[in-house]
Amino acid sequence: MLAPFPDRARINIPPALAGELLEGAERLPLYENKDFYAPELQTLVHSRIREADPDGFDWIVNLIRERIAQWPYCVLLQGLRFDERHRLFVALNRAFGKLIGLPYEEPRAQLVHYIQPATDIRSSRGGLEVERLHTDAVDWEIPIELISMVCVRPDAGGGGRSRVLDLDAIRDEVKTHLGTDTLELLETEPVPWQLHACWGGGLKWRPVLSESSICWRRYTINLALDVNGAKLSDEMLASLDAFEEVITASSHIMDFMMQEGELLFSDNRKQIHARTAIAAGDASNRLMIRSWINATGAE
Ligand SMILES: O=C(O)CCC(=O)C(=O)O
Ligand SMILES: [Fe+2]
Repeated sequence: MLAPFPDRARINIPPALAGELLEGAERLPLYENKDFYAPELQTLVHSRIREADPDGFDWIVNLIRERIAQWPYCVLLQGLRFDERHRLFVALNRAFGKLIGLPYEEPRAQLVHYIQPATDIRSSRGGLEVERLHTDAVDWEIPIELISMVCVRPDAGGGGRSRVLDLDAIRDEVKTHLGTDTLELLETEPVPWQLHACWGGGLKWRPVLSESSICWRRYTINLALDVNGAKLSDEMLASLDAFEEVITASSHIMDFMMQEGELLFSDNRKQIHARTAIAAGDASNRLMIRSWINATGAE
């Protein structure tokens, strides 16, 4: 059993405002995706598009801020109209901090990330890693705070539905099914995370849970164990297995289909997410664009 995406976490953008913001975006030059690595360009695009309707722009930003601070720590915006060259997407995201990405490597790694089935990582445990609930960028030295994702094209076969599980539900599931000792273990015993090559490829140790955050991607812990030779106690390994089983079976997982033009904004420390399988596999032309935003040290 799954849960619907809650109405309180949906925002409908009035068509007039969506039109003004699109016009504001289209008045700007056609930048390359690569150009957006420069925070100064992000700032410029943000201030120029905001000028198209400062009150409307701030209204959207404040609503997003307000909603992601509360359960379910994500918000779905409907009715925005995005330009093909991502200027409006960058402008909205820049209101929350700096947009960051992996070093440029087409097609996926760009400042505005391109998420397509063909570049999703296959799982040694079957299926694709993206089909398992996870935190983004756990292989980064600096944890990513916010995720912003727009559906450019949904999968024609109805696959690739979005799944989200929030921190409150995760903590409840652990308490109920695994008990307070396991909850404490997950909060106190650090586990190893294999860092991305661009961060030196070493290990970073941090716990899975805290009162206010979740960090989960078994794939990256397994890389640290299997490839980097990190060690965990049998008790901890069993707890990680049990944890994964409990979250995967949770009836609190929200399940929804993102439609063209919809924007999902999430707190990467307070929810985990996944997408469902896509029957056409790599042949699907589903396209999502995403950015990672760090609020700290934004200016
Ligand atoms: O494709 C999606 O809907 C989600 C993608 C995702 O979670 C990821 O690539 O980290
Ligand atoms: Fe993700």
